[in-house]
Amino acid sequence: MKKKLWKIFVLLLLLGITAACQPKTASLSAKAAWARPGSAGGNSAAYMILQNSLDSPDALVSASSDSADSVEIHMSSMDANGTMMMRPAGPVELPAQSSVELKPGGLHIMLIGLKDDLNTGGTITVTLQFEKADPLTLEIPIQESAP
Ligand SMILES: [Cu+2]
Repeated sequence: MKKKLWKIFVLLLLLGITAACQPKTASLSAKAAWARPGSAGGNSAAYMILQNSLDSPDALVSASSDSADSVEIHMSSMDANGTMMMRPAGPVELPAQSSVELKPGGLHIMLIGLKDDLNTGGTITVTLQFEKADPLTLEIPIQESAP
């Protein structure tokens, strides 16, 4: 009986150590990411919901991808004549304990000068750079519309 208790004690100790060594849950994350199909030499755009689960604000500063000549953060808006326009935006503020949606007609990650075709069903790798948090590399699925 005494031996069994000892075993349980060791097991609990090991579990405790394992739990303490687990990486912390990501402070910044992205969900529901998707990017539009595109052709080599053309452009595409990626969208997602960025979540900041921290108690302090951060900001999306820039993005990069090996699959495009350049990557910019853009904001789409309607001009006085009803024409859709877009302009560079950012840094994108990510307030504490909140999420920010990048979506068609609003904020998006502009993929300029695609190096290869982006076909539905494929993916594109994009890395997001934040003011404080570590960079976030996403494998973004190519699809016609939001997931
Ligand atoms: Cu754009």
